[in-house]
Amino acid sequence: MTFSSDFPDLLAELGESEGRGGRQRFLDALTADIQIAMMQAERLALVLVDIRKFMSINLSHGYACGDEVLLRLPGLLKEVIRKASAVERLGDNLFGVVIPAVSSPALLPIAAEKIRRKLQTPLHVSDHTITLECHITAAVYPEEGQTADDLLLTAERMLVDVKLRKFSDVAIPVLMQHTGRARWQIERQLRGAIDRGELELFYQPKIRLRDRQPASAEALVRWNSSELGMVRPDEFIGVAEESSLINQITEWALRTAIRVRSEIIGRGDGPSVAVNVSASDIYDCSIVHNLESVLAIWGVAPEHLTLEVTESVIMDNPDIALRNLELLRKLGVKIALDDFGTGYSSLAYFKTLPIDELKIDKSFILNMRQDSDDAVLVEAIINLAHQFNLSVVAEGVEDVQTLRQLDALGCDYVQGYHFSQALPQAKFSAWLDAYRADAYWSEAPPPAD
Ligand code: G
Ligand code: G
Ligand code: MN
Repeated sequence: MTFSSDFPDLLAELGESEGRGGRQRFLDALTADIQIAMMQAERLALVLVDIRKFMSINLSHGYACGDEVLLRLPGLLKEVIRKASAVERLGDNLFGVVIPAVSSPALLPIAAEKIRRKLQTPLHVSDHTITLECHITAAVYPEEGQTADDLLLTAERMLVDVKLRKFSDVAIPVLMQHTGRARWQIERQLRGAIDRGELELFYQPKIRLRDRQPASAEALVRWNSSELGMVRPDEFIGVAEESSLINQITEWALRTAIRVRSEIIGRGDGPSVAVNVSASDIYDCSIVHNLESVLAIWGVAPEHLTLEVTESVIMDNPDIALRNLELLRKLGVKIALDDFGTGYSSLAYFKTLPIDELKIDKSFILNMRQDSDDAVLVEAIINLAHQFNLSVVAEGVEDVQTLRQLDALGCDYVQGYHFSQALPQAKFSAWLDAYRADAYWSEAPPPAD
């Protein structure tokens, strides 16, 4: 498969056999490395780097300059990917790199980004200064090809795909199915996502067991990116947390959730709303001042807002976290400790933590029906929390048996697919309107959403 016939002259000059020979050498090396990967039970990645707009280099700087760039490229690629076991020119302006022993395909977008940056750094060729743009794709053994030919075909097909779809300026849809998107790609797209209206809050009910009524709705962010499609929060929240983007997202989520609580979900005794906040939101106390006015604007009582924080938020920097959580609580806002049981779970802290609610992580709840150890742990956590006047939420309730078990253990609230997954605002309102407790307590399957 040929990707470009941009510069037939150059091909003739370098000798078409050179390109072919490179390709065969590359396939041979790849085959040998696949053998090794197979014996070591390791992954291996084939990375394709396609230089874009190469013709314009030839035209503006001369073919000699273009030739020189092509000759230097394998060396540049080896400098970036030191681990590479083979680097070859496969054709016109296409280069192949083999990376052996790839511990995690999640590292590939990072490698791709390094290549992209390297090629963007000005290259001095005779008196010319050249920067290169590229398309990069990759295929991983064994998931995406068992033989050298198959791997190359997969990566080449992705390249065609990339070129046709004209992903932004550089494209690294590297192995989206295994790795998620490249970090930089997410960050770049995320910057404008709020302004473009691409973020949306979904709502998942928390049911109060005392009266079996929906007591609250946890707001969970969803991102439908025009460039990347649906991106899950676990893919982009971490990226946002590493930049300052998380503060913008949280501020947006708080404003949106408070407005929705006021306008749609209910007033007075209607369900309250819960928003997840990250460490830097808590450390930066501007959230405290803003919250007070946003709540006032929408006429939402502070006790109808819960902020969900994880244990790491508190343990990483206890002094600041405790002080600011205390300030938030003075406002009247409720604080929930999320994912309890997965982090430090330092019980010694319990009595000093400024929290109102403890959410037992779903990993304990999902198995408690089959696993008596989990059931014992859940019971112990509930009892301990009650000793400290905390209410307990069990998340990940997927069936009526677990629901009954939790009820018997004195759990206060439940949340999970048994009641509903997180729903867009309109669907959530409809769900609330249609809610009948009985339906969820019988052995019959609950009504579909
Ligand atoms: O909704 P989901 O099912 O995929 O959520 C995955 C994780 O993302 C959860 O741990 C949740 O706490 C987190 N998350 C969802 N929405 C937000 C948000 O608005 N802000 C923060 N900081 N985390 C969120
Ligand atoms: O903020 P937190 O980490 O608690 O986020 C809740 C996460 O749990 C979201 O990713 C949500 O989609 C998921 N979730 C909610 N209910 C259930 C459930 O019943 N089962 C499972 N497996 N996941 C759930
Ligand atoms: Mn949560």
